[in-house]
Amino acid sequence: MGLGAARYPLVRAIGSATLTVIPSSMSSVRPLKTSPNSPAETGALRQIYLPSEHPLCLPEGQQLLGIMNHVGQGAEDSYHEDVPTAWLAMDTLGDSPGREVWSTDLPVHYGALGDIRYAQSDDLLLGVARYPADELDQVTYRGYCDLIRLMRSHGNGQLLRLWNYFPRINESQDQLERYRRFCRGRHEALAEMGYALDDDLPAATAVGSRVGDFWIIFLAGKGIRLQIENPLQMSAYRYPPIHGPRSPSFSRAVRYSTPHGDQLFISGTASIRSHETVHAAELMGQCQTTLDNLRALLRQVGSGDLRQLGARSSWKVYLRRADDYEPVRACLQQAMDPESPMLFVVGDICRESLLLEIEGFVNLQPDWVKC
Ligand code: 3EB
Repeated sequence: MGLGAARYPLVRAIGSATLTVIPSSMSSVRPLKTSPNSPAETGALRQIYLPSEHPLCLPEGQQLLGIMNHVGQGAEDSYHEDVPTAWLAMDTLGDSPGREVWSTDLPVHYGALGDIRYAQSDDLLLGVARYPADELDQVTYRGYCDLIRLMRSHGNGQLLRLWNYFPRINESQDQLERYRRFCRGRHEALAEMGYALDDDLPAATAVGSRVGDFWIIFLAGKGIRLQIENPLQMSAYRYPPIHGPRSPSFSRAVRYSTPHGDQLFISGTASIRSHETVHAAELMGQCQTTLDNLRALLRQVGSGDLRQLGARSSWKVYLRRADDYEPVRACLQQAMDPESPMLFVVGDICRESLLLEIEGFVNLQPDWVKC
């Protein structure tokens, strides 16, 4: 798949077709301030969906923070060794891009601690953690404790956005669904680390991959964090116990403001009203309800409607069944701006009755391109 110039006006190729690693000398040109008390220099945070083929193309002046590769049947490679990278066994659909890339325009330093690889600028921290996906509650507990400790020891502010991917999400293990085990581990880790589990939760996604490890990708930052909930949905952290012994610890969206941007991380959003699935197993009803949920969320921040956001918004769509791609694409095409980048992948949604889930990232300032 080619890179449309209209779609990615700032893209240039870095390196060649055999690109291996962006030299770290390019990426860390001066020491970083890591003391929690030193004032952070803030940079612009950018996200872009790119085709899976190499070379990796980035907007000019951008330093890589992390990569999520949706590789389907493909193998992991060793490109960009230093860069936190997730290899997710999730098939892309149609001619969808297969990789999500986060970057910033300040120098980035790369490191690893335990099972976590991270990239850090003065104000941002992106980490990718990888664990065996069997004992989900224990592994989730450990992962979340580790990543919060890493964030705190690096003085990198607050959790903004979490992605969680693991196989067999709807399968039961000792009579408890693996998604619910994950929720329990996450809840207990956050409680242990002093979270109120209320207005201090990151935006999140938790979706099932086909096979492989448990991947946690997290983004933290020192800017101003504002939690947004959806008036059409019960806050997930208040869900009643019929959905599992511990409620899901995430917010519907997080607004993140720095001198360089005002951005909205939208959590995985599905066909849920209050706390209940609506249009169970009915694709078009779920698609419309999900869109209405997204519109209600956008109204909370006073941004334009879905259709007016253009390239300032991007959307990642998870479908339980590959065969639903065409009708869902057609439905979203009606509702969204054709300029908004979209990434479609096959993934199991965390309730068996749900067929799709949509997450987003929105630049709320019209003049966001400031490279
Ligand atoms: C929902 O609204 C749908 O457990 O982190 C969406 C996004 C969902 C994130 C999570 C779950 C999560 O409850 C499921």
